[in-house]
Amino acid sequence: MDTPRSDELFARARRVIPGGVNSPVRAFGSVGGTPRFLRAGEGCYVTDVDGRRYVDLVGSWGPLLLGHAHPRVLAAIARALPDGTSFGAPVEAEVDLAEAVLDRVPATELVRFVNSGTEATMSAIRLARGATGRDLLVKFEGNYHGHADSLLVAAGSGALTTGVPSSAGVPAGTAADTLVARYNDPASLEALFDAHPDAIAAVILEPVAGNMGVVPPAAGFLEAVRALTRRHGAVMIVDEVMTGFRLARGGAVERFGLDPDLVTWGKVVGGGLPVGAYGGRRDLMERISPLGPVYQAGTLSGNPLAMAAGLATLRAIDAAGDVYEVLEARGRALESGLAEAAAGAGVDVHINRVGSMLTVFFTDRPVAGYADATAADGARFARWFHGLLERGVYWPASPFEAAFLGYAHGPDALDAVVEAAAGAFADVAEAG
Ligand code: HOZ
Repeated sequence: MDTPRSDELFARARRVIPGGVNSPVRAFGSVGGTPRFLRAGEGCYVTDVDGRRYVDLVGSWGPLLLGHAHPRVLAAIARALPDGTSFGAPVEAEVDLAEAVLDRVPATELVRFVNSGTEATMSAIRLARGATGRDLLVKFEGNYHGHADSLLVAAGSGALTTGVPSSAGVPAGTAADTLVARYNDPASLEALFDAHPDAIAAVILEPVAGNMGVVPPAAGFLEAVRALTRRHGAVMIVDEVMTGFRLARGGAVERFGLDPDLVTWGKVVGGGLPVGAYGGRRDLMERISPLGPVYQAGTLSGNPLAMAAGLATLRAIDAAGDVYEVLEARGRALESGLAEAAAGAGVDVHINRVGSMLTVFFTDRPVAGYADATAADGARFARWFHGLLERGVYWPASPFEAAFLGYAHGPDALDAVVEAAAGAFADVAEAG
């Protein structure tokens, strides 16, 4: 496919930006080819700089639950804009957004806004360590919580896609403080608690893994993590950067009836502008500066434009009234359409979906964890990805990411995706 303008921009970008991108998966490294430089988005469509239009299943990697350029979100930003872009002082919109978050997730009593999911998880972990006086952290293999040092151990997302799940540059001492358990395997977590009595500060997890591809929690897994953390006096941090306000009005906490100590958010809470947040039990959150000794700060935290976009998004979700039901129904339709298309082409896939998050694994086995996800066929995925792209579907450029449906994906767009997928599966079958 000819993409001269993207080719030209990518060549220029590589001269001035490492790998030509500001976040690794965007480089198309694991699928090959030139990343599309995008120029505009509207609803569920994006247009690249060569004028090609795609149905977008990336959705800015999750924030755009309502689709691109949603009128209410644009209007909220436009209303806030003439008053200035940043004050580094309290603004009304951050109080509004804090109230909106706590209203949706009553298990959390106080919330602090930061600028990204990475900041949120990093800060929550510091808080857990400060509150417990313990150093060790447990994460799950293939879960990704942003790029803070202590979290780039057996990580998913771009770290896994680029083949460096445990990053260079992380001090050995820091990595040694991060213990790794197996997702959906409570016994592996119990073994860590037994081996390190009274030393584990926190367990952080994705309630639905989305960064080794989508892997749903097995029955009883989340409850077991809660019981073990409680029994051993560790803080349970539910990382809802991907799932928050996406899997239900109150995110995975609501969908799975969780009772976490701390929750982290990003993506949807910022409505497409840079926002992260962490919140939780009052007694924990009151240890954050200026109330307590755990320090965390940020010049752009609570930024008025970002708060306006987040608030407009949450309010527009409520105003629509049926967002989560629609996402569930369309997610189910997409899943079955893709499964039929794969079967029609004789290609073995296993599709994991929770609500509006979905991954197609090129394998004949169920995918319940890291070993299953990494055993799937990456070359077949790459061929399928390019088959989709050529047919006008913009899918995440990695087998270890979730595709995101939004409220703007109507039946026509989904039919187009399934039709393109059928052609792309046929390409895969032909290549053998
Ligand atoms: N790590 C993000 C997805 N899990 C990708 C971020 C990006 O490339 O924008």
